[in-house]
Amino acid sequence: MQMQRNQSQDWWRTSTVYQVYPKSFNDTTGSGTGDIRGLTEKLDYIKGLGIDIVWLQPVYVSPQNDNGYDVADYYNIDPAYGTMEDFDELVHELKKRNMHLMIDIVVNHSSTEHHWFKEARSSRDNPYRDYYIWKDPAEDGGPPNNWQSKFGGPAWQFDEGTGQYFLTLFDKTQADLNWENEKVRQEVVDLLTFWAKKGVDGFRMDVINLISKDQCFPNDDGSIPPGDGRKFYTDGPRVHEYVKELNEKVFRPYNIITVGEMSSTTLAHCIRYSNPEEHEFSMTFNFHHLKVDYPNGQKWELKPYDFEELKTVLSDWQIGMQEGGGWNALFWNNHDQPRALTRFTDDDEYRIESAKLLATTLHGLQGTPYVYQGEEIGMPDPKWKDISEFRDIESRNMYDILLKRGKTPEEAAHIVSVRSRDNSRLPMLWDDSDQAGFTSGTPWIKIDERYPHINAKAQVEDDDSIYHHYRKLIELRKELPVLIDGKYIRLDESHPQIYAYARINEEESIVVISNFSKEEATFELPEWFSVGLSRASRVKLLIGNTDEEPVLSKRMNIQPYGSYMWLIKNS
Ligand code: TEU
Repeated sequence: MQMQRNQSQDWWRTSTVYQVYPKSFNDTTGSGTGDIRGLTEKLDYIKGLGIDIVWLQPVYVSPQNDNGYDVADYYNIDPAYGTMEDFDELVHELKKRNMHLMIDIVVNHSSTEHHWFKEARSSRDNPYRDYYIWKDPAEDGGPPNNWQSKFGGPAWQFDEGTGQYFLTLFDKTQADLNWENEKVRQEVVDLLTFWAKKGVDGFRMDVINLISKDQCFPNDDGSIPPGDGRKFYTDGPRVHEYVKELNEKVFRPYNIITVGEMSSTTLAHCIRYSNPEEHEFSMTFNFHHLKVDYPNGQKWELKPYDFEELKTVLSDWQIGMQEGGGWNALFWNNHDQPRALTRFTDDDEYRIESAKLLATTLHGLQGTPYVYQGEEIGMPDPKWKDISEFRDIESRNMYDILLKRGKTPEEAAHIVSVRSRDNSRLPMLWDDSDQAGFTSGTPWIKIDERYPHINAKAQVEDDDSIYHHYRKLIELRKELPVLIDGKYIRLDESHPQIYAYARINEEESIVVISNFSKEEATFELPEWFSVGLSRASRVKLLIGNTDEEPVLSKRMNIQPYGSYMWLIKNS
């Protein structure tokens, strides 16, 4: 049955997406891990935010070495998450609520448990051999080149049986697929079509800009940091050709919205990936704003984040994508990042103000906002000290590598505690009952003990909560055209505490001013803007995060972690 799809042009430009990491969302069986029925059970909670699209992360058959991003069967649900009937019920229940389902598509690599790989590994002349990337050892018998895995260590694994290496840009059990092979591309078209026919409305395409490799597989001479080989496979030679093929064969025929996760990409490529005239993706994730606390681009070293760089990156991408006709997927948080609340603001004394500040600052920008589970109730990082609490393969690998680099166990554990992807993978905090209402079993990862005062139930019942702040922002996006089409203009000039910007169209403007500091800040609007403000027919505070309601004026004092959005009706 071909579900009735939303045919209106670009309905997703006024939409907001809620990202669900199923393993940590809601457990209905007592297994200690979340499941599909657990998501279905909470759809009214998500609908209550005004969410339009739910992004469900991988629930396919998987050995769970990378929590489902190591797919062993693209066509079946892993029993740990439930059944295909559970999935069909989720689709049905979303449709009933006029919500849409986006699923994760992981086709840069498959699990080494996939039958394709098992066949490929069995012999060099197996028909599936060229589904993956195999190379003879280098002259010294080692890996074919010096590319490094993004999870640490070499990006090649040696297969004794056939005497060749295979490429693994991530975990050693995640074998890169060979997209040069048209049979691989057809397999991907087939699996996308299967899920489209099941009524899925969207695809989140995992590290999709890595699928085209330089076929010479050269060594990286280290001349361009980080020198780990990524320049030979990131936004590679045939990537746009491959994406256009998927768009032509699946995205467009089935009216699927798509978001490409772009690892280490560029603005120019993201304009190409997301400009509608290119017929590739609807929008793109990029990570430049989440590397402003990486010293020299190095994730596993620490430094305070550079506030000016953060504002510059956000502004450059707003202006660049607007000018280029691209479309941003807007986010602070996801399952691979520490919580922005801890990373960029105050998750303790000003936790509530900070959570609302991050929401207002992001939701005033141009793009489609993504809310990652727990963000809407102000969940912070756990700041664990005991390395044994961590589950993430990347974190565990990097702890060992940091020790080998000479860090003490305490230093290595601290770096992992700040950087680990597990920071955002703690179970959702539903209420103040035992184990936050997440599971009746033993949770797969530790639950944050702060659930008695940080939980969803309490916030749904409190109209002044972070949850309802998100609800109001999501509602504004549906009401105000200027949030969709307004030209972005930055209003602060390198202010040490304030980020201020405007969105402007013919009829109206909005202004967002946020104080990213614990001290009160004085801010002056640019002269040109103040002149326009004096002629405005009406100025209204749309949303704020403190008890006061500051009047938008040329010179203002902004409270610690104060954040406000005003609407100006142009005269
Ligand atoms: O993430 C790719 C990615 O950009 C991060 O994993 C990053 O490369 C990593 O943390 C090193 O800094 C996607 C998925 O979101 C992630 O969960 C998967 O582990 C990864 O791809 C492999 O599928």
